[in-house]
Amino acid sequence: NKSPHCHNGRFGIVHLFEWRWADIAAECERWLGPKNFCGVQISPPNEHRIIDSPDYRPWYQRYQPVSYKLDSRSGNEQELRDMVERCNKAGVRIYADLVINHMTGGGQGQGSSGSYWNADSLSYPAVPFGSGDFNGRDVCNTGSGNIENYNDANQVRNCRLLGLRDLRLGKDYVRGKVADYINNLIDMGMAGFRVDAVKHMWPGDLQNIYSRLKNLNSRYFLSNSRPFIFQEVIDMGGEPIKGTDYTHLGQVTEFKYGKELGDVIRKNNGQRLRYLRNFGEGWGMLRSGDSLVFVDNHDNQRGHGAGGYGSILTHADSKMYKMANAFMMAFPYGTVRIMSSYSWQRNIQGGKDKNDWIGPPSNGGNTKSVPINADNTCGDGWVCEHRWRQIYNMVSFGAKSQNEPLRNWWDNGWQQVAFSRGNKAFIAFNNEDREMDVTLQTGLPAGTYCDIVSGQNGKGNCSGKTIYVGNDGRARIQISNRADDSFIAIMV
Ligand code: ARE
Ligand code: CA
Repeated sequence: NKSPHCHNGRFGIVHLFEWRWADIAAECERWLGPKNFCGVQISPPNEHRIIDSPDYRPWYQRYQPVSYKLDSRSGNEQELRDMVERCNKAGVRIYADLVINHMTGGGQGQGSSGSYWNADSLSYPAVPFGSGDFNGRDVCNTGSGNIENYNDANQVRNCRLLGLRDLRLGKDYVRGKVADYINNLIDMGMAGFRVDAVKHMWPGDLQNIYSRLKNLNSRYFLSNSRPFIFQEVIDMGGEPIKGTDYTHLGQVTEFKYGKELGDVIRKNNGQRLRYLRNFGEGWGMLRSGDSLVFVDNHDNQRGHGAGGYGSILTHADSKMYKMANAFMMAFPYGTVRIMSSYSWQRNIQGGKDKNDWIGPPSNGGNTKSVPINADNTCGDGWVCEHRWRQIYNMVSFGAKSQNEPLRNWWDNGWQQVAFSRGNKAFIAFNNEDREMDVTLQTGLPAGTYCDIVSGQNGKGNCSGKTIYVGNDGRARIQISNRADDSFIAIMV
């Protein structure tokens, strides 16, 4: 349950946040497969609340389940099944986002599949869940019924997160319904799951639910394969609930990673690139094999979750963002996730983005499909970071070097670093406010290499910088601080 089940030579999970299933299927075939991506994290596939006010069709409505019918803003069950099959055929794995801690917040209405729900009477007939299936006063003792204090592990697990109706996961019936939902996704060929709000569920309840899960579908996976599980726990330190409370069950999101890496690349608090030499475990993060890492996610890119605007890098800070992603994919730590976003107009007032709720590009609430431009970028407000050359070429770098050790670390003491992965790949960064011009040991066989950051290595012609590695493995590395990208990467 800690293996993402990547095909050989594949690397990295891309979160296609809020994409339609039909677009993901096409993207697996035309892009993710050919570019060596391992898999895709998809938005929650189940029926969710539809919110029209005060926010119109916000992205966060999908974190309010109404039932486990497979009918959502991204498409219906037929489209979901078709996507999973086509992606598997393209060698690309699918991981669904599971919202199983809770159902909706207050109110009532009809969900994305037309099912009625009523949070006041705790009635979700399309599952069905009723009042006995939720945590109540017997287990949650806060005045509001909501989580009021993260220093009290009991209320974090048994009270309502943000007012969301909290499922009684200690109950056999509830566990069974949740497991049936997940098994339905396993049967259709999914490879694993991101589990939402894991801090708010007891490890024992999750262990019970996971133990009910089937092996992965033998049509696409080796027999006896277990689902890959990565669990969302925000642990920045200072709370009684730790990420390590869940690492025996699967991987855990390492939120320190993106915050610290953002601080280093922004040079906050005297941080230096050279300090990254032992990034990861050496910085007090989870064990590498337990850790799911990312530069930003769908929450902290808009000020939700944890990290903070002064630290987290997003597509809006493109030059630093590409550097951070490149470091993440080149450096041997954790399972890598790449964010793929849509754009929205930021409007920060008093430290909060007034537009943090804005949903994906849509026509009257119906999510638009993703048009692809002639230069391989996306249109209609889809940012598609995973189609930026500097990012997708680093996926190939990661794929080629993932089993190679870190070697030939070099730094200038400050904001210039370089290292190789065995004798397969080499990368150098210049985050100084001046030129870099040094001759370094690359670890690579002698030859003429094409920088995959500044250009493309086509058949016999290189549109990027050319780098010459001598018989002694050394090469002259020149990186301008004013170039579009202040790093170079080469591989055999
Ligand atoms: C929305 C409204 C709320 C309203 C609620 C119910 O914004 O005002 O009360 O609906 O009607 C997302 C959004 C929420 C949204 C929710 C449901 O971010 O704004 O609420 O969907 O639609 C904690 C959790 C962590 C969680 C973050 C956001 O521990 O699990 O909060 N992250 C996941 C997802 C989110 C999602 C949910 C959970 C809910 O990734 O996208 O919420 O399914 C410290 C603590 C952290 C804490 C953090 C923020 O750092 O250590 O544990 O994270 O503060 O409070
Ligand atoms: Ca709970």
